[in-house]
Amino acid sequence: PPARGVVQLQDVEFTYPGADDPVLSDINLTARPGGMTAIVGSTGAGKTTLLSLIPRLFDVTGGRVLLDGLDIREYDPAQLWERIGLIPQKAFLFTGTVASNLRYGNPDATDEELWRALEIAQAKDFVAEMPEGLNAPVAQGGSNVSGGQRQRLAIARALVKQAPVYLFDDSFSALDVATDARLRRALRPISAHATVIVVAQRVSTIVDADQIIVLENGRVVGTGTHDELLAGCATYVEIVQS
Ligand code: DGT
Ligand code: MG
Repeated sequence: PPARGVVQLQDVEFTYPGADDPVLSDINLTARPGGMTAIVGSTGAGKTTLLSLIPRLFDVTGGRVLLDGLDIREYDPAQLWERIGLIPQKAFLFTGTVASNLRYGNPDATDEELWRALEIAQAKDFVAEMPEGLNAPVAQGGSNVSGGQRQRLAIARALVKQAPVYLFDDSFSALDVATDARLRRALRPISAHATVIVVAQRVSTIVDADQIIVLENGRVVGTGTHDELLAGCATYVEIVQS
């Protein structure tokens, strides 16, 4: 059957190797294609850790993670990775060119597909302005591009994969408000058919979400829409008012 992108966490617990206490406990959530799930919570709440369990950067120490109904440990790791576009909190670039960075994960992508991904990621203009365009060199670690540009190239790279699942770890808060808004608008056609999970800080990102998960000390303390959580989750109220 074709990949649809339904992500489920069932009674997930996670303890980092060598650590004494779990950083995530009793996590239950379902994220479906055609919808955006936002994960919010204060620093250290476990947001990045939660996302890292979905492509199996770490294995759960309790419970399970399912993709399209199948435990992710049943997938071939490369096959699982193919289905998940992860945009890490600290975007990284490989030494090479813009194009080689974008094709990482989908070597067969055409130039046209690269430009399309750059356009959605709000990175088309600055790449087009480089004399070498797609063949512009990327120095060690992307030191010749700004932090915001690096972030947008990392988003474009994930989009080139055309994955059924996208995980954005705090990808928008480093961008200025106007770019953030344009990017989220451009992403709408993608979230119309893919499963999108975003770790977010700005209220403007969160209010759009179909479902918001509030994490506190590694536990879910609220699930719902913005309005539902405003009415019923003290932690959420604190987060959006800070
Ligand atoms: P942020 O990005 O500052 O808003 O925080 P979160 O919500 O992304 O938190 P996260 O998942 O990075 O960290 C959750 C807890 O796990 C926190 O107490 C730090 C700890 N932790 C994170 N990464 C590691 C790791 O690689 N090893 C160990 N032992 N602990 C870690
Ligand atoms: Mg984090």
